[in-house]
Amino acid sequence: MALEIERKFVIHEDSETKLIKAGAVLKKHVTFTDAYFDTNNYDLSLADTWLRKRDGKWQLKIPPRERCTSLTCQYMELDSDMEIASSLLHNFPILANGSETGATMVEISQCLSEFARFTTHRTSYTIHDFHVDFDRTDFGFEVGEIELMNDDIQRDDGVGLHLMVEKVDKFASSIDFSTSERVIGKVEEFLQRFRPEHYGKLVAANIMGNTV
Ligand code: V4E
Repeated sequence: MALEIERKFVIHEDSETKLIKAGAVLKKHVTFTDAYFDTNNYDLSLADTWLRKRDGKWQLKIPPRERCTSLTCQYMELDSDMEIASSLLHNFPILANGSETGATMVEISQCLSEFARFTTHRTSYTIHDFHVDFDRTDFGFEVGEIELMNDDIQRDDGVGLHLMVEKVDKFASSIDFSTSERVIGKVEEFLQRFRPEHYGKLVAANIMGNTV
């Protein structure tokens, strides 16, 4: 399980130039397609749990045990099918669908429907310990992300998490990429535009919208 600390930023005309001047190195251009899944009652997303297939491979983001208050997002990331299935079954027993031996992702996915699908063109830089991505989607939305990962941290390591958030916040302001307003991500923009009923439920539950 990895901890991902991520701060989104608005892309301006000079953002990439600014980043390069600060010492960032261009790493890659990639294109991937994400399909996001949930139950018909939105059980996963209403629990701030994000299950997707990225180019056909399952990935799951779940909240850490405790978060610090910041515009910087904090999620645990799982990318092995076994770990993902076990986390989903633990938190959403309804997905076991009658299986007593432990359902696999193939069985679990039969209880789920796709609620978003889009392709992202990503330009990635590294600077110090950070990855900085410039994402442009096929539905005409763009957003930047500063990301710090820790592949070896427990879900309840509040001190480690706090230090990482502080580090990202400091870096974002040092290169002038931080704003006082929350910057929304690709899935949020997609839901707002194309799935207003689902989006409304997430806003009502304080998962999306004007929340920190
Ligand atoms: C975590 C989350 C969602 C899933 C998509 O996560 P995100 O990190 O935005 O996607 P992406 O493509 O950058 O993934 P990466 O390649 O970095 O692994 S959808 C909504 N959330 C929660 C969320 C939130 N509440 N607020 C903000 C600003 N971002 C995400």
